[in-house]
Amino acid sequence: MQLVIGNKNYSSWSMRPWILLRQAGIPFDEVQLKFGEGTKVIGIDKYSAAGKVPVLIIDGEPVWDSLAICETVAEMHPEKHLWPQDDKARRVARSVCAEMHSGFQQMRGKMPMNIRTQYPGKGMTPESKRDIDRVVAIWTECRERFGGAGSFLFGKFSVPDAFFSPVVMRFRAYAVKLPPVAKAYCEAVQALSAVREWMEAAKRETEFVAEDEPYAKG
Ligand SMILES: N[C@@H](CCC(=O)N[C@@H](CS)C(=O)NCC(=O)O)C(=O)O
Repeated sequence: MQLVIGNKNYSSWSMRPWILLRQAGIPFDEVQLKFGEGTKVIGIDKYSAAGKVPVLIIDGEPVWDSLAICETVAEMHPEKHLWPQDDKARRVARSVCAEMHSGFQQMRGKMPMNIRTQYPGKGMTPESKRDIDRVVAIWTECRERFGGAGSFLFGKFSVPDAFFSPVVMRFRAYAVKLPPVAKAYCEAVQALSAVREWMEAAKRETEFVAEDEPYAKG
């Protein structure tokens, strides 16, 4: 299995399946492509007609889009329980992943993921604040209803934690002030070995992608 990803510093969509696979201990070969002019992914045509990362290649066949990839990985590894086992919890888990997948455009646009740089306070508009408040409400509800004794949204690490890991990176980069439950959740995500590994690799990258750097000087 090969996972095709983009720049670790910037590619929030790539981060989700990479974190899921790595944290679950599922072996894969990483193929890293880099963003070129206008964030086009250089060399992606060889892997997917959709032209975007991430892509998971299984037996030569591409699975594209982070949600499809995470669903596929969970289906291939039922023993890993990558979705919560309880029916009600699993329905909510799927819903919050879908909401994350299709929404939060203002937060995404005003606060692009940038792991190696800190821009405290940047990107905070009334619209991005509304998105942030909704993320915090999701996290609070999941932790209260399904967190139990674990540190993650549904207790133990599952697909939704992989889905929200890029948001944790955004809150860190833009120093978003959070209530205690959300702050503790961000700390738990950042302590995951897979997240630490991704962050360390992102910090070593040197490519500068202007489209993803609205707050860089000069
Ligand atoms: N919905 C897709 C979005 C993927 C996406 O937009 N990826 C960006 C990089 S983070 C990309 O490949 N952009 C290149 C382009 O648009 O040409 C997913 O979940 O995988």
